[in-house]
Amino acid sequence: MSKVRYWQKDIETIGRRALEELQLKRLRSSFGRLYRHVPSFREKCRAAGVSPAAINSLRDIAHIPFTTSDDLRAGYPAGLLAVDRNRAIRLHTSSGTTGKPKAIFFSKRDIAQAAELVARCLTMTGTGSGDVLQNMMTYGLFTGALMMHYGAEKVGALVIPAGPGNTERQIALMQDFGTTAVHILPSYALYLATFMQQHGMDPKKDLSLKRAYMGAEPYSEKTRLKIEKLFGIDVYNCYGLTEMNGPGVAFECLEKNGLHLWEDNFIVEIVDPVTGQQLPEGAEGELVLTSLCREAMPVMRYRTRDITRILAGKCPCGRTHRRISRILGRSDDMIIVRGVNIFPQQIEQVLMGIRGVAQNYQIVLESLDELTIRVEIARDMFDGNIEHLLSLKSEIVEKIRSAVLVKPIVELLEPGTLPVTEGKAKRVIDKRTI
Ligand code: DLL
Repeated sequence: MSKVRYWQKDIETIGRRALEELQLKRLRSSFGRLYRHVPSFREKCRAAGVSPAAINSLRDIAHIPFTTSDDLRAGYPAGLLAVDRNRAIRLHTSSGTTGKPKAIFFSKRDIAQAAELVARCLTMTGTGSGDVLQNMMTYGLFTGALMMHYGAEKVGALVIPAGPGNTERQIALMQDFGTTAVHILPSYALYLATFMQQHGMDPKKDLSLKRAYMGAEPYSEKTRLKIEKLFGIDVYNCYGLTEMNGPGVAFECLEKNGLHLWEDNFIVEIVDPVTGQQLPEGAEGELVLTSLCREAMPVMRYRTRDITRILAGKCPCGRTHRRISRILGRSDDMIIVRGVNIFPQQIEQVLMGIRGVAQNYQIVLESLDELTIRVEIARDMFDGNIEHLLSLKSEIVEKIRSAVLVKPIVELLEPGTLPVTEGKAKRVIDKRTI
């Protein structure tokens, strides 16, 4: 029997033409509502010379002005609402790295729709009734935990709303209730494995886990493989952002080869991060998303800052929604050392593929021409033989140099030395003053 399961088969396998007709209808409706109800958006459109009457094909989306984080921040706390505030039943905020947060409102229908999308994602990867999903994301203003929670309940899984941290209790819950799936930050999954090993447990043998859903921060393919191996599970990449409902905007299927982006709910564009020009299909660039089903707060052409590309070809799973590659990094996370552009994830990809490297690392920038990498090393590398450490260190230096073209300074540390955060990991410590 085929392992492929659908939550909403008709929509998940919809033909391209029908999908595009649906997208156009929804685009016109969302754009029209936003134009009518949000004066600041209307003014921007007028300045750009575009009105709802000008949207006659999907290509016309290119005339609509972008929405940036700053636009959403400027609207705080009122939010760029396209409905009466009384229709909103939930508020989430997204803070990003600087300044004021963004207020994102959800109507009853928006919450239901977000749960539908997560239900699709979970069904696609085999989670349903009989599964126990331990949700280790933060419950609160962050969408990560709540939206996954609703979707997991919808497919009939038993949800444990554990939240993050308190690792001993997490393990006890997993063991007592036979947790089969976790929703977890990649950085926390790595820490969880370290913690178990340090306490004489084997993450592979001492849990009944089958799969993990990991997202909310960039991580490399090597990190996925490492976590899969440590726990003996399948790891599925989950992408989303508060402005577009939270988790479940794009998700990997059983093929684990790119993330299906739910195109009946979002229009996907890839643009040049500097010029904003649309790029041809397959080119790497900034992901721009337009919501098609959000009722309280539709968002047009949102500049996500996330770098990815659209993958070519059909997916063997039968879903027709196009796939994006894993997020390479954020355009604002890119670091420049000695004039070379580097995404932290390129360094992570190298580290996680080296035997002897443990689960945590940090990139420290002290000057414009120095790249320091502090990396935790597996306990068995500290075997009293200095030669082993020196050769590991030069392996790391060489492999990073060949991947990013800058020779790093590498510091080897014992496991558990580097700080672990409950939320998204802070991998880069930038001490430079300019
Ligand atoms: O992180 C929503 C989410 C929660 C997604 C749980 C997946 C799982 P925000 O806090 O608004 O929302 O942050 C959104 O996080 O623009 C990306 O930069 C990053 N991000 C999210 N998922 C991934 C992923 C949630 N799978 C921002 N890979 C996004 C890489 C990710 N980066």
